[in-house]
Amino acid sequence: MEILKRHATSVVALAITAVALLVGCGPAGTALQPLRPSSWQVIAGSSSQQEALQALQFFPATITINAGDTVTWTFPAGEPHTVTFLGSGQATPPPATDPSDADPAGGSTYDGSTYTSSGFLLMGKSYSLTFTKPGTYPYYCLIHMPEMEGTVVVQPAGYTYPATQAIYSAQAQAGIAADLNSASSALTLFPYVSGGPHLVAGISPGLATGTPAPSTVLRFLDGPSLSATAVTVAVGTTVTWTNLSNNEPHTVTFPPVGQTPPPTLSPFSPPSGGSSYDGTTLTNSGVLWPGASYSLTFTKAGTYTYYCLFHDDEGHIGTVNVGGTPV
Ligand SMILES: [Cu+2]
Repeated sequence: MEILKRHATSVVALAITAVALLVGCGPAGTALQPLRPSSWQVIAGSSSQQEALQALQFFPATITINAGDTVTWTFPAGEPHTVTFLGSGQATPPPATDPSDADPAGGSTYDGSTYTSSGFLLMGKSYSLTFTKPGTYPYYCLIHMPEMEGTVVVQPAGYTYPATQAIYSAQAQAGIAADLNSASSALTLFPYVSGGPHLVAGISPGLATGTPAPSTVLRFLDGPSLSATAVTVAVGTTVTWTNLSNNEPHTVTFPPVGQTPPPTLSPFSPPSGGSSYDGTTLTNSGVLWPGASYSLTFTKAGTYTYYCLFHDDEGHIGTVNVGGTPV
């Protein structure tokens, strides 16, 4: 009798468990998950070699979560990025040249209806959004689209997750390593004679043509090495820089000797200062978009430091030694 009672109890328990599973279930094939919201991590860009090498993707690019979950993006690089979701009916993000790209927009939740953006973030900052409504949401880095785009897939609450954070994190680390390695490999594409006077103002996989690569090199170089940032030329030499990246604008900007570029000088400033430089006058290429070149003739001996106005904070600074001993 006692055995029968115990058996009956366990049958009832089994039935209760089955009902609970059915109530919590979504479509066939999904299992009940705890309804506690989860937090997820995505890495927005990465860098190495004192910011010379930049990885320009979201790692991982696609993440699947459930309604109520929160995604936190971290921005480890010195190159700024945004995490930007469009509003309903908004076909395209604002262009990379829109000054409002720098500013945050929207709140701490996203349901697909309102334009929501982190603004420019870098150097270890983070940004979190809680997703309240199922859907498939593309998002963009306003500075680095189209190569830097991601997707958050939001399932209904309670669905089975297709991957764990550990799997996403492993994908992220592999993707970062691949991108930084491809940036380093781009150095071997340096197409000019080492030692000048034709330099690159930046270089990326694929050089200046084709689909924007997901990595880039932020250095002025006179050879296929990250240390080739100083060129030595004779007085009267014309030096030419070409932006051999397909994904970053740069400038070649010489302040007067002993000065740095004025903080108020926008990277988008038009060219100024003419076609020769003797160390006395601010001389600026203006924006060098992918494939663009700029030439400057050096009329006086000296050691001249110059800057990319977009990336000088990331060490995108070079030196022209005029009239010195070749190195
Ligand atoms: Cu630059």
